[in-house]
Amino acid sequence: MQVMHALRNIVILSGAGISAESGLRTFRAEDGLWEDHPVEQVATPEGFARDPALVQRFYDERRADVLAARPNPAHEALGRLDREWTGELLMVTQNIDDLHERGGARRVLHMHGEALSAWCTACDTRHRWDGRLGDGPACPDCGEAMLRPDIVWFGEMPYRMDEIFDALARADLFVSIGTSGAVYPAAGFVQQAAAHGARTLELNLERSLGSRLFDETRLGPAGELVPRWVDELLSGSSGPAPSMADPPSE
Ligand code: BV8
Repeated sequence: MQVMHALRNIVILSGAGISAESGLRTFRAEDGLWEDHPVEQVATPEGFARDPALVQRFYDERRADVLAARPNPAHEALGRLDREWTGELLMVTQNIDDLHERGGARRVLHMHGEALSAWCTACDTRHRWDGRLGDGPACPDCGEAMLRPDIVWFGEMPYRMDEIFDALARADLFVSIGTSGAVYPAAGFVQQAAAHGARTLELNLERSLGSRLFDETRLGPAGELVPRWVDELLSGSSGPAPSMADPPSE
């Protein structure tokens, strides 16, 4: 006897690949960010302590790139999904750009921080920031010149991990978009979701390091794959969603 239960709770994980078609560089491609900026120099607390000017310049450039970028059809399709999906939905992004929000999404969680936010390490406050930090501006609250990019660097704890683990434990469907699966704890989310019974789907330009862990992988540009998948989901005609058949009981 087939047991059908409605697909309600979705967790989406996105990476740099979803913003590639908006002109923002990914990290590991041959023209990737890590090619000409050694990660340990620009994305670690030790690198910031050693050469804060270098790190501030790196993120001042990233912030300007983000402000100049525009959401692409993948971001807009997820904005539509957020507006129309009546079940639980959490978009966990590793990206520091705000293209999900400019694409209309609201249920977004930036686990690695945001380019348009500055963190005062003197008074531990955060401030929307679209200017430069390289000239050592004063904190709007305490006046100290102790502002750093509000970014999670390697060796630092990603943001709001409890909320993410909660959502993974409740997910019926986990979808990974535009990520290489090279960085943890994000790269481990597919296993956590699967361990709680979720179906898992990967939408990526090429197979990621964790592809074998997914029930289904679709290869292609996010700007094509994501709008097609959202249409399927909202029209109820896609394979893994909206209603998922449990394996027939013996
Ligand atoms: C932590 C902010 C303790 C900065 C970033 C377990 C095993 C091994 C190592 C570790 C481990 N646990 C922890 C570690 C250490 C480390 C880690 O993972 N190291 C790696 C290198 C092995 N992790 C940490 O330090 C993390 N902190 O662990 O704290 C802890 C432990 C447990 C639980 C809680 C805490 C902190 C990591 C965060 C560092 N900050 N970003 C910045 O942005 O400058 S990471 C940064 O790199 C991104 O945010 C992202 O996470 C990662 C880049 O990956 P992607 O986004 O996937 O980008 P990439 O270029 O690699 O791939 C792009 C993909 O898109 C490709 O697959 C490509 O095919 C595809 N694509 C391209 N174009 C398109 C496309 N797809 C579709 N359409 C297209 N058009």
